[in-house]
Amino acid sequence: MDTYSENSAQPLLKDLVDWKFNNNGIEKKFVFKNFNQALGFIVQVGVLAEKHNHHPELFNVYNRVDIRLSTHDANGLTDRDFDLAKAIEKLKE
Ligand code: H2B
Repeated sequence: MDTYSENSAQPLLKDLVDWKFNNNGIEKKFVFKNFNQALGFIVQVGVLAEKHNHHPELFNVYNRVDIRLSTHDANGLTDRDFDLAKAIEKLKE
């Protein structure tokens, strides 16, 4: 699978608000009102991950959820990461 470099990822990142290239993956920090909202979001992301058979790195502290997407099988950033990022963006109620 083809991997994106920081430069080649830029055109795709233009449509993904606040997602940033870092260390051969893409990352975004989400902030919610409280832990309950953050947890609901994590569960929804988990459902998407299973649907896509592609799994994010998730980090939660109270109302914050940091997501990192990279393709472990390809050792880098691929279209699978962008597809999941777009699906995550569509979740917002
Ligand atoms: N998630 C991520 N982020 N990267 C992968 O390479 C990956 C995955 N591979 N989820 C999938 C599962 C693979 O291990 C299974 C066997 O399809």
